[in-house]
Amino acid sequence: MRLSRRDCLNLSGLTAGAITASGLLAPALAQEAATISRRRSSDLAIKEVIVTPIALPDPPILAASGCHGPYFLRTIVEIVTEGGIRGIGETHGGEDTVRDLRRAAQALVGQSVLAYRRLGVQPLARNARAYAGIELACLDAIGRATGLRLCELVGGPVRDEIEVAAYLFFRYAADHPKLLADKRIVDSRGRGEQALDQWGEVRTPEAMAELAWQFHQRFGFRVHKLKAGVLPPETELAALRAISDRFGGKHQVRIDPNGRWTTETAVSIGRSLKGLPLEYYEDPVRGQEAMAEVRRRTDLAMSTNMCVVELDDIAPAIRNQPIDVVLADHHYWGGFAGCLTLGQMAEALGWKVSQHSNNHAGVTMAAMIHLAASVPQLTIASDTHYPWLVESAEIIAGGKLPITGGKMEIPSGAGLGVELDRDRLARAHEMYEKCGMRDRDDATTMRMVEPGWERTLF
Ligand code: GKR
Ligand code: MG
Repeated sequence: MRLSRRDCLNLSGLTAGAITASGLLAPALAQEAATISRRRSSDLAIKEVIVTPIALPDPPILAASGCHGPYFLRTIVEIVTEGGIRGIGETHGGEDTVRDLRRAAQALVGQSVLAYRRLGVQPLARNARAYAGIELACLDAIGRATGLRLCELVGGPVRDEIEVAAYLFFRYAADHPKLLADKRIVDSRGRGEQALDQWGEVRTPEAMAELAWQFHQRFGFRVHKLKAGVLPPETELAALRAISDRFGGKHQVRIDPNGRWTTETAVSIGRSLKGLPLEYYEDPVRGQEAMAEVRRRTDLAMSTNMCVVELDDIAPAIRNQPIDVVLADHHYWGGFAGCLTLGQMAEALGWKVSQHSNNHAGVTMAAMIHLAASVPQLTIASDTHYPWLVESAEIIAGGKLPITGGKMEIPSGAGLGVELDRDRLARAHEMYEKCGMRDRDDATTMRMVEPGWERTLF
């Protein structure tokens, strides 16, 4: 067994004097070093995988899918190694993901967290979201074992802080009486000061501009993304203008109707977007071909988290030319490894890279920061739902990670750099058990306020 001098010192704490002139260890010492090496790597073998589904309170924000329900679902994955290291991950909620993670758990026992790229076998191979939770927990464990931050493990950081965008949703007030009557609510939220948050109803351009201003005051955002596909497109256009005007046209804006517009609407609104400081036009229509047509006819920069979402979408995108910006998301692009690859492909294709977000808690927030700090091509502000997370619902110790001046710092600790708050995690799991929600269903919630609501196209 040939080991470098550094290996020998690292593995066994032996002095240089134990190495022979040829660079080989004396047989007894070599055996000891090998044993220690084996022990160290077996320390990183997976002993247990703990899967905890959670439900976190969600304010009634609106999108093309309807109105967010009283809770959003996430899944916390913990990997405990033979050496007692615990790595944590967070991924999407929902029955499929929880089932696939639990099915995979037993097969992962005995495998090394170092070999996380080998772990994407069935049932994780067919469920990228489940794999992402495992990969993240492995990376966190490796970070804790080595004392390195996650971004350092994957070759970064390429930047020391990351920029995030305001994610502006139309919404109902958190104490809307019809929504408070929802039988799935199992916490003590109520009217007025007992409401989940105090942002109130936002369903006009003026109210939206005010929300953007308040978010800017609190978090310092300089890029503002309007979630559209909710109100008539002309109203949403007016809202985007009002946001831009509120910042004197000096801040960049984005608009994302989640494919709820017809091609003609998207072209007509798109032409009216000229003159605004538009960073990009995100998924106004569904499908690469329709996106490509809007792009051709408006000459706007287009982005997506809907029509280019996996490797198989890349070849058709080269033919169709639907986008200029792709939104990375480690939950479905094949984890950190997949997003690093995506960054390189995007560069070759002349696309910029941003980062997509769904509702999430602080473990994912930390992951998104490490990702944005690791992908060289991810140069523009990341989306994040994080400001909508109710402060008291955060499951990481020490409360929410700060957003200051529209930026977030890389947590300084090993791995992800965040710890779970066990009491809060237990409470969030209890909410999951009690509320009965098992999948996202925004249409049902929307119909409580607007009976008969359908996701028709504008
Ligand atoms: O949370 O309602 C929402 C968003 O619309 C989310 O589901 C989208 O996936 O934020 C996402 C997007 O950029 O399309
Ligand atoms: Mg989007």
